[in-house]
Amino acid sequence: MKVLLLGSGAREHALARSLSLDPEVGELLALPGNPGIAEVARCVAGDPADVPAVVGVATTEGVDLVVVGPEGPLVAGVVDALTAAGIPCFGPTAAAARLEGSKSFAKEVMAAAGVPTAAAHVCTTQEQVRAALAATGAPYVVKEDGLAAGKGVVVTDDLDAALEHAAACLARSGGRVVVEDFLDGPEVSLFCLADGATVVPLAPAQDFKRVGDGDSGPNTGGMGAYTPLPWLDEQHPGLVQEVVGTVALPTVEEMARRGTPFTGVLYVGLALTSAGPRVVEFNARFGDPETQSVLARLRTPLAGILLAAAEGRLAELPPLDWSPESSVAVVVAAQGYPAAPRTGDEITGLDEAATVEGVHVLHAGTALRDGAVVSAGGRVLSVVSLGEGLSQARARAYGAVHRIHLAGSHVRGDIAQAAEQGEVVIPGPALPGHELLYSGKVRELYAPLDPTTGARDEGRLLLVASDRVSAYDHILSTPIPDKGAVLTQLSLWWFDQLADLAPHHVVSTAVPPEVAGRAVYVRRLRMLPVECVARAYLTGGGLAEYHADGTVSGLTLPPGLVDGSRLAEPVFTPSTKAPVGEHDQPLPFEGVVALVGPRLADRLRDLTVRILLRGNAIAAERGILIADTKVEFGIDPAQLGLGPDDDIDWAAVDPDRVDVVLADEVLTPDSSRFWRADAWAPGRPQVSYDKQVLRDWLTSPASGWDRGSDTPPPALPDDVVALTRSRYVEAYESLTGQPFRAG
Ligand code: Q0Z
Repeated sequence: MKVLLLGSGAREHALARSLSLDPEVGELLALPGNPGIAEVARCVAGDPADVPAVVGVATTEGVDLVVVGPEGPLVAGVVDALTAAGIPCFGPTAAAARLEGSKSFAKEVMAAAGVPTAAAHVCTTQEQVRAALAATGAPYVVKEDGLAAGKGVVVTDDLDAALEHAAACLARSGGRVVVEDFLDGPEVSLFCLADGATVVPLAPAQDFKRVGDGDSGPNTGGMGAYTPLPWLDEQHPGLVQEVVGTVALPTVEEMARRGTPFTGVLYVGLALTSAGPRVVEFNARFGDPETQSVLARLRTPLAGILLAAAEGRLAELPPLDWSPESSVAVVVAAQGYPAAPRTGDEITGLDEAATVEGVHVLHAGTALRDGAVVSAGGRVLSVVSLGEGLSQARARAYGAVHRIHLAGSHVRGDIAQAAEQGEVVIPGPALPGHELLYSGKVRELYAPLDPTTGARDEGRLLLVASDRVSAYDHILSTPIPDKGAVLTQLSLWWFDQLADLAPHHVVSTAVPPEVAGRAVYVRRLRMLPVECVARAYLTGGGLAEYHADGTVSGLTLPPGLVDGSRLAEPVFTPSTKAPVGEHDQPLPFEGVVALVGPRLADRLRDLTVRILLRGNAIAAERGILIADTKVEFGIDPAQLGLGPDDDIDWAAVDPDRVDVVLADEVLTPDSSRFWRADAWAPGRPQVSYDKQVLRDWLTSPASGWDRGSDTPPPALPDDVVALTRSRYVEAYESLTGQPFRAG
């Protein structure tokens, strides 16, 4: 097979690389290509959007397939002309490419096909823009209605900035802007191959559009990407099939119905919102840089797939073969990119970078000058890795990046970092009358809204416990029924038992029916910046510290203690509050003093130890030992005469005059270790009431899961779910002496 590839970026270099590795491809041409592509293809000079020129090359060369990379040639009608000339072509016609070229057309097709997307208002005047912005409210999303390569979008809380961007868009030729609802939640790119009727999805990926770490700075053409998405497999394993069924196929069918069948890549940009997946945008081509990491994992020869799409034979294709490895693509950008990239600088270290295992380097904006590779664009290179799990893939990609030298160049250092650390969370379902403030791994925090004004209640929070469970830093795809209700009601019961020791934060259990039994309204406190841990028995992280140097949180313990040893009296072993996804670090008592002052530090130690003593006094009568526990405290800023956002000088707080309020969950199997008193024996792991059942199954050969790998844990079998649920319920019923009632 003889293949002609149009385009010259790193995406095209990735396509060229994969096409050249296809044994069916005898000859590969690229128009115009780049110095990297020239290593695997014969480059032909020319403009890929020059329709007669492209048809001329394809005809005289007698190619069997043309693959179109960028959007320019699509809009120019290259596919239409090649098809008319009888040359199979992978890419949509100009009419079908309008799905990318016109945001309003895409919205119209989505509406006709019933595809879930953000509500949108197409505006042609500034008055319409004003009305639309008033309707959606902040944050405002204003998109230019045309080809803007992802750069024509402004998302802001500032009404004036939104109006200004809209005015600028309207002033340009054919000025139309689209005002959309803001979509919360992580974004996913899903490339769907289409042949006019059939859809074959590729592996989902995530890209990074902002120039700086932590999504700071201006939008770019894309600074990096990775695949697969472990958080997606854990939190929404059926997403790809769902998107094919509810987005890609209905769109392809709608396009066929309109007489403009879609062939090529339907790039579906999605936001995974609390209300479900929503389309953010369609593109009519492979995305850059996601393509670089997606193709790195594709083992099925590429030319055969693209030819099948071009010839309407996708339905005959066997399932695609994917590497189980992870791939990370890091873009090396020129100094000044994206505002004013500097070009013409020499690039060295490319060969050294390519020697890093699993890495290949793709050219984007490069040129040859006197035999040297020099920068010739804003995005200069894509460094692409394969590795076992995201951590190895990241290490390899960045290891290679650091061998490359280009004066003034910059990369994002956090490509796939949040995913590697398990920090990407799909928000939970929205709750009417509430605004989601924070979605944790297993819980959500909402602010109640005033029913008439819609204003946030700054004094209260709704704390909702879900049935999700986490184990070994993964959120499991299988929920444990009633777990949220057990933990919520157990905390409520403990608050009563501990009322003489400390006030608690709960103000009401009259919660919305959607979260009945597993949510409480609480006073909105300022939380003290310390994880308050007390240990009555030695195990887990405390035991590890003790083994290392005989101390726990800086306290020296007697020698000879073993796993499960009972301590003479409970010790206070606080730790730092790490950001989500990172692990808490042990904090010596002096560290607590440094954070909150001596008076609060003493009070936290005193309260935490007394709570564990009281807990054990009560639990002992019910056959349970509480080995250790973690509690959290807060202070009501109103008691200090402060507003909700004022800074607090903790050291100035007098705990004899201000309530130190017990917050969050207390003495639950998720915040404590509950052991069976009758089975307790030091020197070995103890029999516990928590999710040990589930952990045991995950680490047993039966699960087939390798804890060390980066793959998400498998779904739990029914018996493991039932047994874990009954352990939670049993803990509740044994402790409280009351039957558990859900909701
Ligand atoms: C609790 C948490 C969640 C992740 C903040 N009464 C309070 N006042 C102010 N803040 C909190 C409380 Cl309980 C508070 N968390 C823990 C909850 C998801 C983490 F839903 N964070």
